[in-house]
Amino acid sequence: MADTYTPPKVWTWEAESGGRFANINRPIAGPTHDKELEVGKHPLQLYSLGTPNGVKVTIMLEELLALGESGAEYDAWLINIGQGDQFGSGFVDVNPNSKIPALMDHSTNPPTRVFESGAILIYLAEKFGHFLPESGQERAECLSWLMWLMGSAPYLGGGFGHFYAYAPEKWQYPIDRYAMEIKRQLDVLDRNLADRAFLAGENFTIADMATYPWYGQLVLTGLYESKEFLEVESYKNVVRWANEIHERPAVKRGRRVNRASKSGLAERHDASDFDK
Ligand SMILES: N[C@@H](CCC(=O)N[C@@H](CS)C(=O)NCC(=O)O)C(=O)O
Repeated sequence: MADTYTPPKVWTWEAESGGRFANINRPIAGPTHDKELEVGKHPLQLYSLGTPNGVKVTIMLEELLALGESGAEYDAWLINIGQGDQFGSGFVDVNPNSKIPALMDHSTNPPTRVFESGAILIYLAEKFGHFLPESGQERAECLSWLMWLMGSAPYLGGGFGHFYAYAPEKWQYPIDRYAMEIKRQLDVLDRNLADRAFLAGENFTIADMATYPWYGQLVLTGLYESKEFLEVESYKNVVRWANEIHERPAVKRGRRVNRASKSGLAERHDASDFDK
């Protein structure tokens, strides 16, 4: 295959390089502008967006509330990543990595910041004592699958999704590479779910909450319009697992938070917001 690009000795930033997220991608960290974050009435303040990474956390909070954990009441503020809200100074103070979701817990003094969706799930599971087994093999299994997701999903979004749906042109090499990897990952999940109800065993845990918005949505709705291309319906155990989670009332509520769509709630400040 002929080379179409020879890398220069030193890479330089060409802001016009194209692609769906060219306007927010940059090679430096830190804030671009001053902007304080709003703080609502509840101890837990979530700064997020209804993407798969954001939905992991709103599912967890709604599941905790469904169990009667009133301390899990939360304000969810919309961070519009397309407009660069993640680079505001207040948001960067909560997440120096400038990505949603980010959580502030004002029930501690001083308030506790938590970023990275996996860390937020563990923090909330430990704070309220649900959805993460306390010890032993079950805990190890849950954390193993949670970390599997945190390491695997970037291949789905940043790898496959980027080159199949968002890149300015279609190139066979990266699409082949990432399609193969995503099918392998789906097979990993399918084999694991062949003889257990949920990823870590017979109980619904934070490993499922983290994985469903990515691989569950992939098999149910075909993220990046790839349903046919990846033959996602052939992963029967994943489809069965995803359908079961999809129908949970708390999951349905969690999916609606921080979405500007008609059925969504751009912001969520109270359980009654869902009825409006
Ligand atoms: N590993 C991070 C990934 C978070 C992430 O990639 N968030 C995306 C939206 S789904 C984001 O905020 N992107 C904005 C940007 O990259 O500027 C996590 O799980 O929290």
